[in-house]
Amino acid sequence: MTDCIFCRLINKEIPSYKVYEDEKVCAFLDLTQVTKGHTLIVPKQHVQDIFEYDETLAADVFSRIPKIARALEAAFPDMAGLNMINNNKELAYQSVFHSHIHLIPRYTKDDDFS
Ligand code: DGP
Repeated sequence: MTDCIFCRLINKEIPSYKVYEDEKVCAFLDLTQVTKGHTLIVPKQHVQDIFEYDETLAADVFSRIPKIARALEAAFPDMAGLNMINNNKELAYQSVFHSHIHLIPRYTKDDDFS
């Protein structure tokens, strides 16, 4: 899908800070960085939201989460927790319509970005 920002990002047409990549899945830092290390996991296949997943795609995407979570923990030793958020459709606050899962590291002092 050429007009999808995340497809363009996956295809390296626009820059991103990639955290993880394999044949099915890509993970990169979110532009907004709710907290330090805020990462998005996306399927390379363009699907709008969770309602378009089949079981194989769900397994592909969700099975990568623990590995990426541990990589974040290793990169940010002060990380003390993690929120996983997945917004589906506009009413539920989805703003980019290429499915993605937010991994938001939590710190003892969440407003400390130093
Ligand atoms: P959501 O509201 O759940 O659809 O989250 C979309 C997220 O995508 C939002 O936190 C900001 C992020 N985002 C939007 N455009 C870009 C971009 O061009 N690059 C990166 N890295 N993140 C983006």
